[in-house]
Amino acid sequence: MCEECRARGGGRMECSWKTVLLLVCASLGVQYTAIRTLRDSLSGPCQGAYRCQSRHRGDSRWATSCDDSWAQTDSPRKHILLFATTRSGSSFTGQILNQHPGVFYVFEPLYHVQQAFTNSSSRLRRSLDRRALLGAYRDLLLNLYTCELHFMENYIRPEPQDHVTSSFFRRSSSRALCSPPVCVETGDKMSPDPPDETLCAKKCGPLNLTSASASCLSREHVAIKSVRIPEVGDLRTLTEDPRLDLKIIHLVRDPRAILASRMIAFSDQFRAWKIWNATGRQPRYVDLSQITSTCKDMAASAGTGLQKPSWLHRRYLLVRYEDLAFSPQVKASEIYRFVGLEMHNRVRTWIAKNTNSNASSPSEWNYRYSTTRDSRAAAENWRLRLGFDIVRTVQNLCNDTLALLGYRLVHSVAELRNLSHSLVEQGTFQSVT
Ligand SMILES: *[C@@H]1O[C@H](CO)[C@@H](O)[C@H](O)[C@H]1NC(C)=O
Ligand SMILES: *[C@@H]1O[C@H](CO)[C@@H](O)[C@H](O)[C@H]1NC(C)=O
Ligand SMILES: *[C@@H]1O[C@H](CO)[C@@H](O)[C@H](O)[C@H]1NC(C)=O
Ligand SMILES: *[C@@H]1O[C@H](CO)[C@@H](O)[C@H](O)[C@H]1NC(C)=O
Ligand SMILES: *[C@@H]1O[C@H](CO)[C@@H](O)[C@H](O)[C@H]1NC(C)=O
Ligand SMILES: CC(=O)N[C@H]1CO[C@H](CO)[C@@H](O)[C@@H]1O
Repeated sequence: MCEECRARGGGRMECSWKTVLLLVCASLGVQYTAIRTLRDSLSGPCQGAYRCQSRHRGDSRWATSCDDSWAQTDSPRKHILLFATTRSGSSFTGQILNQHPGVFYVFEPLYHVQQAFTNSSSRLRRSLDRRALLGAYRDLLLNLYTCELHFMENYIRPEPQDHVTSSFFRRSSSRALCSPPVCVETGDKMSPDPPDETLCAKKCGPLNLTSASASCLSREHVAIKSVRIPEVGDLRTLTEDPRLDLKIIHLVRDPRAILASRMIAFSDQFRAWKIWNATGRQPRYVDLSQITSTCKDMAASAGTGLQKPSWLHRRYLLVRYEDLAFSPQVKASEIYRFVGLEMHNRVRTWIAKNTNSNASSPSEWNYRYSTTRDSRAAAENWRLRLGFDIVRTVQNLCNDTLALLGYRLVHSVAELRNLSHSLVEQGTFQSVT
């Protein structure tokens, strides 16, 4: 029975068919929820077919379509959002999703929205405009989750011609966008690892958004990484959208580590901080507001998530980057369990290759965005690099966030530099809602 069920589900639905189905599902919201609840409460391998037959036997036409849809919802379409902040380990974490062959992964599409808004007008900094920007972010996410990649054309500059663009941000971070059918020149196996920005563009030529949309539809799931949404509350309408089954992976990291990483990645912006780090004396013009708001947003989102509001039920997972870096396989399987997907072997292999090896020389890597070979050392490296005075300042600015997320304060340089002394609390940290 199960084989038959899979075989039937194997064929792809037509696009229009799917749309009809979505509308029907939306209008049957209550039933839909009931069905989902039922599915969740059972664990047999082939409930999909059973459920369809038993629920919709009456109307044979509907039953047929339902059979197909539910066979497919044996692995229903997931809409995964890796919700993070800059330099919190999101490139690495994103790769763990990107490696799954059934996942269509997009690395920070909201970049284009922000660029378009930032350039269009200076008055966009006001709060009304912040709402507009967040609305545009959500619109784009919704369109991408439904594989309408053409929607990106509203924001990509220069404007794509004939649905083709050379300016798709960080295209190379996505396997799907650098392999057939989107890229005809190179096989999936040839995808370099870590992704090579120039190689993908060179081999594949400009990106055809029509064929990218087709590739998206042909994969079972969509995962998007973003560092541009301030708070999880800004995503509420998407979690409630009946067209989506949104799964939010909230990635957090020790703000002291985030700051140290930003100082290196964005050294122009952080010149004053670097002077402070080098001299041990705080320059008058250091901008403390960015790290402060990073901490506030992180704590606000985690606070919301841990309160388990009903709109986040089964949709929110809090992940500390440190936990992932210290036990990548264990934590990655937790992430996969949460999103409801099998952890494919390719994911396991990728993690093994990218977290333990000593082989590669750092010069091969695009440091700013590359993932890392020795994830544990990388996650703790800030403790050897950041001046104690700065650490103390961040601890004062972010004390509530550090306490909430289970990061210990240090009270001396010796404590800071002693890596045998862990700053990451174990056990007490409640991570799943
Ligand atoms: C925004 O403006 C800057 C400076 O004028 C320019 O370099 C950049 O390409 C523009 N970005 C977009 C997306 O239009
Ligand atoms: C983009 O891809 C679509 C579908 O594969 C194709 O029909 C179209 O001709 C392509 N556009 C260009 C400009 O190559
Ligand atoms: C801070 O200064 C130390 C030397 O005192 C240096 O090794 C380290 O790289 C600096 N850290 C950053 C983030 O610039
Ligand atoms: C953080 O610092 C503020 C102000 O100094 C203090 O009121 C608050 O209790 C501290 N929070 C924690 C968790 O220590
Ligand atoms: C480093 O920390 C460990 C664990 O807390 C402690 O046992 C050890 O004495 C510390 N080493 C130094 C040099 O302080
Ligand atoms: C643990 C590990 O991967 N060790 C490797 C480190 O690099 C040398 C030289 O490339 C290899 O011989 C080791 O096996």
